[in-house]
Amino acid sequence: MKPYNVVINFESGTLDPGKRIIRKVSDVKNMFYDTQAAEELIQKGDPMVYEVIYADVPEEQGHLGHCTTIIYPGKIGNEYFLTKGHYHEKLSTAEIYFCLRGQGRLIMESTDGDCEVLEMFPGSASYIPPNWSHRTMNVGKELLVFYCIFPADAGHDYATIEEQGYPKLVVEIDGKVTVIDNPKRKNK
Ligand code: PAN
Ligand code: ZN
Repeated sequence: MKPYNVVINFESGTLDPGKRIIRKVSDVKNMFYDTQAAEELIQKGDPMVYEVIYADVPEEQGHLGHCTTIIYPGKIGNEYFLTKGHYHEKLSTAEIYFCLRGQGRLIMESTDGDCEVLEMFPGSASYIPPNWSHRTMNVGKELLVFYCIFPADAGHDYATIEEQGYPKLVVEIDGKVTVIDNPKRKNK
Protein backbone atom coordinates (compact mmCIF):
# COMPACT_ATOMS: atom_id res chain seq x y z
CA MET A 1 0.00 0.00 0.00
CA LYS A 2 1.01 3.63 -0.35
CA PRO A 3 1.21 6.35 2.31
CA TYR A 4 -1.93 8.45 2.59
CA ASN A 5 -3.64 11.10 4.70
CA VAL A 6 -6.92 11.09 6.50
CA VAL A 7 -8.39 14.36 7.76
CA ILE A 8 -9.70 14.65 11.32
CA ASN A 9 -12.16 17.34 12.31
CA PHE A 10 -11.39 18.21 15.95
CA GLU A 11 -14.86 19.74 16.42
CA SER A 12 -17.11 16.98 15.06
CA GLY A 13 -14.63 14.10 15.42
CA THR A 14 -15.08 12.89 11.83
CA LEU A 15 -12.16 11.07 10.21
CA ASP A 16 -12.29 11.14 6.41
CA PRO A 17 -12.10 8.81 4.59
CA GLY A 18 -13.17 6.36 7.29
CA LYS A 19 -15.51 3.54 8.20
CA ARG A 20 -18.12 4.47 10.82
CA ILE A 21 -19.51 2.18 13.50
CA ILE A 22 -22.36 3.36 15.73
CA ARG A 23 -23.29 2.13 19.21
CA LYS A 24 -26.74 2.80 20.61
CA VAL A 25 -27.98 2.19 24.16
CA SER A 26 -29.25 -1.24 23.06
CA ASP A 27 -25.70 -2.19 21.99
CA VAL A 28 -24.14 -1.26 25.34
CA LYS A 29 -26.97 -1.78 27.86
CA ASN A 30 -25.16 -4.62 29.67
CA MET A 31 -22.23 -2.33 30.44
CA PHE A 32 -24.30 -0.02 32.64
CA TYR A 33 -25.01 -0.51 36.32
CA ASP A 34 -28.68 0.54 36.04
CA THR A 35 -29.96 -1.87 33.38
CA GLN A 36 -33.56 -0.83 34.15
CA ALA A 37 -32.78 2.80 33.25
CA ALA A 38 -31.07 1.51 30.09
CA GLU A 39 -34.22 -0.40 29.08
CA GLU A 40 -36.32 2.72 29.62
CA LEU A 41 -34.00 4.74 27.38
CA ILE A 42 -34.22 2.05 24.68
CA GLN A 43 -38.03 2.31 24.80
CA LYS A 44 -37.74 6.09 24.47
CA GLY A 45 -35.93 5.86 21.11
CA ASP A 46 -32.65 4.07 21.78
CA PRO A 47 -30.31 7.06 21.38
CA MET A 48 -26.77 6.89 20.09
CA VAL A 49 -24.10 6.59 22.80
CA TYR A 50 -20.94 6.71 20.66
CA GLU A 51 -19.43 6.28 17.22
CA VAL A 52 -16.03 5.07 16.09
CA ILE A 53 -14.56 6.05 12.71
CA TYR A 54 -11.70 3.83 11.51
CA ALA A 55 -9.06 4.64 8.93
CA ASP A 56 -8.69 1.87 6.36
CA VAL A 57 -5.57 -0.01 7.47
CA PRO A 58 -4.84 -3.76 7.12
CA GLU A 59 -5.29 -5.59 10.44
CA GLU A 60 -1.80 -7.02 10.18
CA GLN A 61 1.34 -7.00 12.27
CA GLY A 62 3.49 -3.93 11.63
CA HIS A 63 0.55 -1.66 10.76
CA LEU A 64 -0.95 0.92 13.10
CA GLY A 65 -4.72 1.03 13.38
CA HIS A 66 -6.15 4.48 14.05
CA CYS A 67 -9.59 5.91 14.57
CA THR A 68 -11.58 8.63 16.25
CA THR A 69 -14.20 7.99 18.93
CA ILE A 70 -17.08 10.40 19.55
CA ILE A 71 -19.05 9.89 22.79
CA TYR A 72 -22.27 11.86 23.13
CA PRO A 73 -23.10 13.62 26.40
CA GLY A 74 -25.62 11.72 28.49
CA LYS A 75 -26.19 9.40 31.43
CA ILE A 76 -27.99 6.19 32.23
CA GLY A 77 -29.18 6.54 35.79
CA ASN A 78 -26.31 8.56 37.24
CA GLU A 79 -23.62 6.80 35.17
CA TYR A 80 -22.07 8.70 32.27
CA PHE A 81 -22.31 7.43 28.68
CA LEU A 82 -19.41 5.05 28.12
CA THR A 83 -17.76 2.75 25.62
CA LYS A 84 -18.04 -1.04 25.90
CA GLY A 85 -14.43 -1.39 26.99
CA HIS A 86 -12.11 -4.24 26.12
CA TYR A 87 -8.81 -6.03 26.53
CA HIS A 88 -6.78 -6.44 23.40
CA GLU A 89 -6.82 -10.04 22.26
CA LYS A 90 -3.07 -9.69 21.94
CA LEU A 91 -2.54 -8.60 25.54
CA SER A 92 1.01 -7.45 24.80
CA THR A 93 -0.22 -4.47 22.72
CA ALA A 94 -0.43 -0.87 24.01
CA GLU A 95 -2.48 2.08 22.78
CA ILE A 96 -2.56 5.89 22.87
CA TYR A 97 -5.72 7.99 23.31
CA PHE A 98 -5.28 11.64 22.32
CA CYS A 99 -8.19 13.85 23.42
CA LEU A 100 -9.31 16.50 20.91
CA ARG A 101 -12.49 17.84 22.49
CA GLY A 102 -14.58 17.62 25.65
CA GLN A 103 -14.08 16.17 29.11
CA GLY A 104 -13.76 12.49 29.83
CA ARG A 105 -12.40 9.74 32.00
CA LEU A 106 -10.41 6.70 30.96
CA ILE A 107 -10.73 3.71 33.28
CA MET A 108 -8.22 0.89 32.96
CA GLU A 109 -7.70 -2.40 34.74
CA SER A 110 -4.63 -4.59 34.43
CA THR A 111 -4.57 -8.36 34.30
CA ASP A 112 -2.98 -8.10 37.79
CA GLY A 113 -6.13 -6.39 39.08
CA ASP A 114 -4.82 -2.81 39.35
CA CYS A 115 -7.35 -0.12 38.44
CA GLU A 116 -6.59 3.45 37.33
CA VAL A 117 -8.76 6.36 36.19
CA LEU A 118 -7.21 9.17 34.10
CA GLU A 119 -8.74 12.49 33.11
CA MET A 120 -9.20 13.23 29.41
CA PHE A 121 -9.25 16.85 28.21
CA PRO A 122 -8.19 18.60 24.98
CA GLY A 123 -4.48 17.89 24.63
CA SER A 124 -4.29 14.91 27.01
CA ALA A 125 -2.48 11.91 25.52
CA SER A 126 -3.11 8.83 27.64
CA TYR A 127 -0.84 5.82 27.41
CA ILE A 128 -2.55 2.47 27.87
CA PRO A 129 0.24 -0.04 28.56
CA PRO A 130 0.13 -3.70 27.47
CA ASN A 131 -2.16 -5.91 29.63
CA TRP A 132 -4.55 -3.09 30.62
CA SER A 133 -8.22 -3.13 29.56
CA HIS A 134 -9.72 0.28 28.76
CA ARG A 135 -13.07 2.09 28.70
CA THR A 136 -13.93 5.79 28.31
CA MET A 137 -16.76 7.99 29.59
CA ASN A 138 -17.99 11.43 28.56
CA VAL A 139 -18.34 13.38 31.83
CA GLY A 140 -19.06 16.74 30.17
CA LYS A 141 -21.97 18.48 28.48
CA GLU A 142 -20.54 18.45 24.93
CA LEU A 143 -19.09 15.75 22.67
CA LEU A 144 -16.02 13.87 23.88
CA VAL A 145 -13.72 13.33 20.88
CA PHE A 146 -10.46 11.38 20.99
CA TYR A 147 -8.04 9.86 18.53
CA CYS A 148 -6.67 6.33 19.10
CA ILE A 149 -3.56 4.63 17.72
CA PHE A 150 -2.93 0.91 18.29
CA PRO A 151 -1.14 -2.07 16.70
CA ALA A 152 -3.50 -3.03 13.89
CA ASP A 153 -3.44 -6.73 14.80
CA ALA A 154 -4.29 -6.11 18.51
CA GLY A 155 -7.86 -7.48 18.28
CA HIS A 156 -10.67 -6.81 20.78
CA ASP A 157 -11.89 -9.01 23.64
CA TYR A 158 -15.21 -7.49 24.78
CA ALA A 159 -16.55 -10.53 26.65
CA THR A 160 -14.31 -10.25 29.73
CA ILE A 161 -15.43 -6.69 30.49
CA GLU A 162 -19.06 -7.41 29.66
CA GLU A 163 -19.02 -10.22 32.22
CA GLN A 164 -17.06 -8.67 35.07
CA GLY A 165 -17.30 -4.89 34.54
CA TYR A 166 -14.77 -2.59 36.24
CA PRO A 167 -14.01 -2.33 39.98
CA LYS A 168 -15.09 1.36 39.84
CA LEU A 169 -17.99 3.30 38.33
CA VAL A 170 -17.81 6.94 37.19
CA VAL A 171 -21.07 8.62 38.19
CA GLU A 172 -22.55 12.05 38.82
CA ILE A 173 -23.31 12.84 42.47
CA ASP A 174 -24.54 16.34 43.42
CA GLY A 175 -23.48 17.54 39.96
CA LYS A 176 -19.90 16.30 40.43
CA VAL A 177 -17.94 13.61 38.63
CA THR A 178 -17.41 10.92 41.26
CA VAL A 179 -15.61 7.57 41.22
CA ILE A 180 -17.29 4.93 43.41
CA ASP A 181 -16.82 1.20 43.99
CA ASN A 182 -18.88 -0.94 41.63
CA PRO A 183 -21.35 -2.84 43.84
CA LYS A 184 -21.94 -5.38 41.05
CA ARG A 185 -18.30 -6.28 40.58
CA LYS A 186 -17.87 -10.00 41.04
CA ASN A 187 -14.91 -11.95 42.46
CA LYS A 188 -12.82 -8.95 43.60
C1 PAN B 1 -10.55 2.31 20.66
C2 PAN B 1 -11.97 1.81 20.99
C3 PAN B 1 -13.07 2.84 20.79
C4 PAN B 1 -14.46 2.28 21.16
O1 PAN B 1 -10.43 2.59 19.31
O2 PAN B 1 -12.23 0.67 20.20
O3 PAN B 1 -12.80 3.97 21.58
O4 PAN B 1 -14.44 1.54 22.36
P1 PAN B 1 -14.88 0.00 22.37
O5 PAN B 1 -14.06 -0.70 21.31
O6 PAN B 1 -14.55 -0.47 23.73
O7 PAN B 1 -16.33 -0.06 22.02
C5 PAN B 1 -9.59 1.21 21.07
O8 PAN B 1 -9.31 1.08 22.23
N1 PAN B 1 -9.12 0.39 20.13
O9 PAN B 1 -8.29 -0.61 20.46
ZN1 ZN C 1 -8.06 -0.72 22.56
